[in-house]
Amino acid sequence: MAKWALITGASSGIGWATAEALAEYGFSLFITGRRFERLQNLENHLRTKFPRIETKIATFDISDKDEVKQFLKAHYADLAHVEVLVNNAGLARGIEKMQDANVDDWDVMIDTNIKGLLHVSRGVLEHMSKKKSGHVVNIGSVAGRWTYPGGGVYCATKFAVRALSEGMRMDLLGTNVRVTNIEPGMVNTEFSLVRLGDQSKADKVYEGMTPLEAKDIAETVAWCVSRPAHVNIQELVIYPTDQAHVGIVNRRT
Ligand code: NDP
Ligand code: 8X3
Repeated sequence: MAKWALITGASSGIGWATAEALAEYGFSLFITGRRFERLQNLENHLRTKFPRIETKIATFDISDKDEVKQFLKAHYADLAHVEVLVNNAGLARGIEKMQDANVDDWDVMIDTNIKGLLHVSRGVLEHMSKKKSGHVVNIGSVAGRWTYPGGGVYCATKFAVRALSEGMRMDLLGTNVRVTNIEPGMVNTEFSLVRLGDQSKADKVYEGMTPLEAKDIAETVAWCVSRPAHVNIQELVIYPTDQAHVGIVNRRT
């Protein structure tokens, strides 16, 4: 019987790389996001490189409660087979001070990074807790530990991911379901483009330093889920060597 992993936000960055890393470990993959064509490209790539695994695609907006509900209902039977849930879909919008920010950006971040993660988890955990096995990997951030100017709301969503990871662990105690919170520093993905809305501004974020790659985080996810069943890696902070702390970066320019 195939072992399944469900990855939210697999159409790009860390999610895409995690699909590849878990395929290496023999997982069949349920890949989700909003961009269908991207997910199709990933599916084709996985089928070519890992012909033995199975794949499924679902497109929905995780920030829309009704769309998540529909997804959970339509795939109720499939979700019973999910052994690993990677709650990866997420984003930051803007770097303005709170007094100047666009409040719609706050809604998008909160609805995606907190509520989206919660709604998907609720549907999958129902099955995992019943079958008494499973592993939830939440992609938090160093922004979930340390706040920085212009990042207050994004940081708050990632602080929430840390709190939710702890809460899940407590509620699931005795079910064998493991919960891991991985907290990366700077990773070069589409994250900064989405946040700043401009490729040249996004490129500047990583100028003169060597950021993490999506693959670095993906390999860590794969390592966590492949530990023996009695071992739960609860939290991991991963910075690039060129970053000592949020905002403290070694640049060679
Ligand atoms: P990317 O922008 O490359 O990927 C984000 C993914 O999230 C995409 O696949 C996107 O899919 C999906 N997504 C965003 N909004 C929604 C939505 N409303 N519904 C469904 N899917 C959505 O960024 P990363 O790979 O870097 O980000 C992945 C996670 O890692 C995020 O949670 C981010 O906060 C976190 N992180 C990133 C860091 C970094 O420096 N890059 C550092 C620490 C944490 P689509 O657009 O197709 O819907
Ligand atoms: C992304 C890392 O430092 O840009 O979560 O907030 S940071």
